[in-house]
Amino acid sequence: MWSWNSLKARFKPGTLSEDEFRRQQEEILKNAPVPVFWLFGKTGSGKTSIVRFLTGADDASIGNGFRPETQHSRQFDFPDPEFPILRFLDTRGLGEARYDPQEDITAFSQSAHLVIVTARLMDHALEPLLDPLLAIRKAAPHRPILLALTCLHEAYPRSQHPPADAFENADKSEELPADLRRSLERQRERFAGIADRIVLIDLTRPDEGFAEPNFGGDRLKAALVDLLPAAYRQTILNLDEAMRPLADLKERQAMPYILSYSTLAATAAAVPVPWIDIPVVMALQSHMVSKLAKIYGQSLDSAMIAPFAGAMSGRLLARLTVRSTLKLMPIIGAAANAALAFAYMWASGRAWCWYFGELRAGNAPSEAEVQRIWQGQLASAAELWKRNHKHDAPESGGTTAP
Ligand SMILES: Nc1nc2c(ncn2[C@@H]2O[C@H](COP(=O)(O)OP(=O)(O)O)[C@@H](O)[C@H]2O)c(=O)[nH]1
Ligand SMILES: [Mg+2]
Repeated sequence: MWSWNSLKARFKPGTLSEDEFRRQQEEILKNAPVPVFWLFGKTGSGKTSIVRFLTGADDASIGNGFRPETQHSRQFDFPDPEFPILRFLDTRGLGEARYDPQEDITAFSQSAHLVIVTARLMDHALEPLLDPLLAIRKAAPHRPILLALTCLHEAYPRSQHPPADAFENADKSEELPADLRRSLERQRERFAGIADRIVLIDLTRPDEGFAEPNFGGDRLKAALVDLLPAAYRQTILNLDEAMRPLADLKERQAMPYILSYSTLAATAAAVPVPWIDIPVVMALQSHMVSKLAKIYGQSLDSAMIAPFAGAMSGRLLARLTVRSTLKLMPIIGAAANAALAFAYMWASGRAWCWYFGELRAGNAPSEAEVQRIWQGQLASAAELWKRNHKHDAPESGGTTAP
C-alpha cells in the first residue's frame, strides 16, 4: 500500500507539505466556480428530488450530506464538502411555523447565485412563501428566482404525461388538461414579479410507472444554465455531458470527483504564470488518484503505479495535444493555462478509472495502452472545455500561450 507521501513523491518531488496543500486548496476553493442554489419551498414540494436529479446522488448520500447552516437551513455540497462542484442550500420549515427569512438572507446574500422555488403545481396554499420571497428578492434584486412547479401529474391522475411540446409551445397548450392550465394560470399570477422563470417538472420514481421519470428535467437544466452567471454555467454543462454516456456505476461515482479536481486544477492554474506543473496541481492529482482508488476498491502499490509513471510524465505531449485541440479558440495566457490544467487532470482521472476497471476485470494494461487512453481522454477533455467555453470572451491580458 502506498502512502500519500510516496504517491506524491512518485508524481512530483515533494515540494508541497500536506498542510500547505490544505491551505492552497482552501484558497483555490474560494475562487472555484461552484454554483450555489438556494432551494426554497414547503416540505414535500420536491426540493430533494431536484438535488437528486441534478447530482445523480442517492437519497442516503444526500440525506447524510446535508449540514445545518442556520436555524432554518442546511447545506449539501456535491460530491463532498472538500471538493464541491455544486452547492445546495435547503430551507426548512416553510409554511409550517412563522418563517423569518432574515437570518438566511444574511447568511446567503453573498453566496447564493440562484433561488429555486419549489411548489406543487396543484398546491394553492402558498401564501407563507410570498412575503419571505419578496424579502429575498429585495435583498438581491438581480439574483434570479426560478419557480419549479412540481408533481404535474396530480392534475391528471392515473394518466401518462401530455406530450412535452405542449408545455413548451404556447400554440399547443390546449392539449394540456384543463385542470393543469387553470392551476398554472393561478400560479403565474401569484408569482408574477417574483419568479423570473417558471419550469414545469415531474420527477417521479421508477415505480410510479411514468414512461419519462424525469419529465421536464432537461428544461430545468437549460433554465438553470441560462439563469446562472456565465462563469458558473460550465459546471452544469460539463457534468451533464460527462455523465450522459456513462452506464458503469463506478464510473458514474468517480466522474463528479474527476470534474471537481479538474475544475480546481483549472482554477489553480488560471494565473498568468505558466503552467500545469505548479505543485498544487500535482498534489491535486495525487489526491484524486487516491480518491478514485478508494471508489474502485483498489489499494495503490508500486506495480500498479508503474504503467502510469511513464505515460503521465509526457507533459510536453499534454501541452501539444491540448494546444492542437484548442487551436481554433482565441485563448491565451491564464485562460489557456486553465484549459490545459483542466484537460490534464480530467484525462488522468479518466485514464485511472479505465485502468482500475481493467484491473478489476483481470487484465494488466501496458504502459503503451495507458498512454493511448490518456491521450484520447486529453483530446476529449479539451473538446469538452472548448464546447462549454465557446462563449467566453477572449482574454487580452496574458501572453503565455501554451
Ligand atoms: N410525482 C412526483 N413526485 C414528486 C415530485 N417531486 C417530489 N416528489 C415526491 O414528493 C415527495 C417529497 O419530495 P422531496 O423531493 O423529498 O421534497 P422536499 O421535502 O421538498 O425535499 C417524495 O416522495 C418525492 O418522490 C414530482 O415532481 N413528481
Ligand atoms: Mg427534502
